Formats: sequence, C-alpha cells, structure tokens
Amino acid sequence: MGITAVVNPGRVRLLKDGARTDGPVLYWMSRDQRTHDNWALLYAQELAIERGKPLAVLFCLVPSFLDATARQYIFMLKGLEDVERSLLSKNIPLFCAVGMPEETIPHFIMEHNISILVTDFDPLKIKREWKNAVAKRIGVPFQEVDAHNIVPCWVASERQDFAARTFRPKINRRLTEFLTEFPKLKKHPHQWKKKRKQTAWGHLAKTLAVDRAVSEIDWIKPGEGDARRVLRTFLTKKLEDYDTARNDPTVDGQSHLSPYLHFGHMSAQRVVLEVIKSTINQEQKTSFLEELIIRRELSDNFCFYNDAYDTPEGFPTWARTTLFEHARDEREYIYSLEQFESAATHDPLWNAAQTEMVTKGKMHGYMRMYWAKKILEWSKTPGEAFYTAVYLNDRYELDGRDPNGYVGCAWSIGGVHDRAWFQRPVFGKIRYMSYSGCKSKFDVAAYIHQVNSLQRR
Ligand code: FAD
Ligand code: FO1
Repeated sequence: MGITAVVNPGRVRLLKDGARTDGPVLYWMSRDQRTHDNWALLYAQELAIERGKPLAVLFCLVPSFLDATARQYIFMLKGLEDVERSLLSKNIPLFCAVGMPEETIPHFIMEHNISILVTDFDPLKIKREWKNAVAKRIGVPFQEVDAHNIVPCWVASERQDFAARTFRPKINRRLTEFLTEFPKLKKHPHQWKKKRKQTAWGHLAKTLAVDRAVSEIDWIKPGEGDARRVLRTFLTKKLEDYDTARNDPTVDGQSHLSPYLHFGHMSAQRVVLEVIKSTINQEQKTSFLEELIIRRELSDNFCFYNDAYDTPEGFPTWARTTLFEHARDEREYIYSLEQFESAATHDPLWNAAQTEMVTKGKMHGYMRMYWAKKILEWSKTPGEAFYTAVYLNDRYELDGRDPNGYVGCAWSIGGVHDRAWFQRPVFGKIRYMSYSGCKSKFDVAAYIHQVNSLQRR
C-alpha cells in the first residue's frame, strides 16, 4: 500500500490488494464531490506522481439512490459540473459513467489499464455493497480514504459509541494528529492520454428517470464556490450568535452548510479550520464545533458499526423495551404517511415544519426534533413512525440520505445517543417535546407565518 508524505496513512484502508501493473491511477469519487481539501483525491494524486502516471476521477451516476428525487440529483449534478471544471484546470479529467458501479468501474479500469483504484469512505450500507461488488470484479489494488471525517471513522473508535459522552474524548485526543491544514492539489504533471469531451450534464439532468414531483431548490446554489460563500457568511455574520440562535426557527441562525457537507462540496475539516481561525469568542465556537465535529462524526460511527442503522432494530435496548411496553397505549391522533406528507395534522406547528421541508428542502434543525417526535406520537407503531420519518426526510431534505438523517430520526424516535427520561404514554422513557415547550422557547406564530409566506413566493 502506498504510504504518501501528504496524507496521513491512518486515513487509508486497503479494501483489496491486487497485482501491481503499470497504468494510470483512478479516484472513484462518490461522497466527497470536491476538488479542494479532498484527502482521497490528494492521496490518489500522490500515488500517481510517485508512479509517474496520469490521474483520472470517475463519478458513477446511479439511476436511483435512497429515495432521492430530482431536487437532490440536480443539485448534485450542478456541483459535479463545477468539479469537472476545477479538476480540468489541474490537468485531471473527470468522467461520469451512468449505471451501477459493479459494471461501470471494472469496465473503466479495463478500458484505461488503471493500475490502482482509490475511493472515498462512506458508512452507508449501499456504498459498502457497491465496493464489495466492485472488489470482486477487479484485479488491481483498491484503497479507501476517509475524506469526510476529521478523525477517520475506524481510527476514532473501534466500536459503536452509545453517547456523545464516550465518543467526544476519543475524537478530541486525535484532533492534534488529524486536524491539519490541507496541502494544495498540484497541477498534475502527467497528461491523461487522450482529449475527452465535457460531460453533457444538462442532458443527464433532463434524462434522469427520477421523481420530478419534488421541486428543485433555488435559494441555495450547489458547488464549491457557493459553499465557500455560505461559509464566509456564517463565520462573519452568524457564528457569534449560533449557540442561542440555533434553537429558534424564527431566526436564520444556522450555517446552511449541510447540503454542501452531504454532497461533499465542502470539507467539514475546512469549516473547523476556519472556525478556529475566527476571532469569535470560544463558547460560541464550542457549541458549533460540538455539532459539526462530535455529532456529525458520531453519526458515521453509528452507521459504520450498526448495520441496523436504518431500522428500529438499531435503537438501544432500553428504548426498544420502553417503546414496546407502550405500544398499546391509546394514541390521541393517528395519521397515515399521506396525511403527514401533505401536512394535514391537527397541529399547525408540525404542519409548518413539514411545509418548510417540502417547500425549502431544509427544515430548521430545532424543528426536525419536534417533527420526528410528533410522528412517533401520532403513528400506529414506533416502527411505522421511524420509516415515515426517514422516508419523508430522504424525499424532501436536500441533506437527506445521510448518516445524520438516520441518526436524527433514530435519536428522536428511538433514543439513539440519548438517555431515558421520565415515562409518559406512547413515548415511554423516550425524550418528549411538546407544542407548549416550543411556545416557551420561540414565537410559534411567527415561525408558522414565516413558512406560510415561503409558499406564497
Ligand atoms: P448547523 O446547525 O449550522 O450545523 C452545522 C453542521 O453540524 C451540520 O451541517 C451538520 O453537519 C452538523 N450537525 C448539526 N446538528 C447535527 C445533529 N443533530 N446531528 C449530526 N450533525 C449535526 N442532518 C443532515 O445532514 N441530514 C439529514 O438528513 C438530517 N436529518 C435529521 C432528521 C432529524 C429528525 C433530526 C433531529 C436531525 C437531522 N439532521 C440531519 C441533523 C441536523 O438537524 C442538520 O444537520 C442541520 O439542521 C443541518 O443544517 P445546518 O448545516 O444549517 O446546521
Ligand atoms: N453517490 C454516487 O456515487 N453516485 C450517485 O449517483 C449518487 C446519487 C445521489 C443522489 C442523492 C444523494 O443525496 C446522494 C447521492 N449519492 C450518490 C451519494 C452521496 O454522494 C453521499 O455519498 C451519500 O449520500 C452520503 O453518505
């Protein structure tokens, strides 16, 4: 396995060894769809330079992905068009192959006599399945780089952590080693053999057979450049009030970085490095970094080590027990998926949160907790509630289909990474949230009004 000066070897895992051949290096880009601050790309370039070979990047565009609709696919494709341009300026071609990875990747490796395959890390089962299928069909070495987490997932912890309390010290003691500045991507010194035409991204967007009933989003623009602009705005205008503002959905106090982090247009490590450099006082930074480093990387830990992350079986035992004990409790209201999806409950606050997600593609973080917990309260069973929450989250959220989403729903409904609270009907010991609780924290009427005015635009 190539040990490179640039990338900490702790970030690299050998998925499969293979015969040493003499062709170019390929980075199969999937989770971290960016040119800058991308450890997988930097590692692949180091290997190619060591061998005096060209470097290419391949994105495998699959026809469907975990209930993603046109909303997410079009955001992603525009981001990839941006990546193609910036890679070209570094003498690195980006290819986009449509189809399943176990077909397109081995085909590309054969066609271009690729000698090493590098890819980025993703704990989701669908990605592990893709990589296992590809590994069975290729003969070259296949390496994986965690370009998403600051502390590589398998380094941070060797098992599932049940709370932030046990995970936080494991991360903090490795930050000195892994929270480093990024080297610059070099202009690649070895030319890819033949000129290639740009990918017809617009044509791809038009011909994708995805559900177009969920509208595109225009208030946030995809790509690395816009991600940097959103980060700049957050650092200069919002970070200093983040700790209080983040729990008030009537205030635009969140960073709006999640779509960029989800599609990898922005590195979380870059965000942290910029936050640390900013002159804002420490406790404002602390609460943001707790979310961005600890909570986010804890989500990867959960999905990496618990294969039941997308089912109620992934809930901790205490939560499964208490939810079972209260399974027969009288539900004051029961709604179907269709009623939830069309924001047709009795609760105007819940309906506003659902409407914000459908209209904007990004529900406020505080409302996501209330939204999911009410689905538990008004569903026939906890299992049905979990599947409803994940389905709606992944269909409408721009940042959906992400470890944070599975954990967000499982925390709200199944007590993942939370502790037991005092018992009540339906919830048992799962933490409860109420309309009156929201009223005591923020101006509910103003939030509802704000969301309804979104619709009229
Ligand atoms: P900010 O408050 O600015 O936070 C910055 C970053 O910190 C976020 O982008 C995210 O990477 C991280 N972060 C913040 N809060 C959390 C958290 N609770 N858990 C993990 N990481 C966090 N996040 C997603 O990325 N995708 C989802 O599909 C998703 N679904 C959720 C569903 C439910 C029911 C709940 C309770 C939470 C969910 N979250 C999800 C977590 C969180 O709500 C979002 O990450 C956040 O609202 C994104 O907006 P932001 O980037 O402006 O957040
Ligand atoms: N990753 C890919 O490698 N190929 C795809 O075609 C693809 C589509 C896609 C659509 C929506 C979405 O939210 C994510 C998508 N991803 C795709 C995965 C994404 O890059 C992230 O890696 C994971 O979703 C986050 O873990």
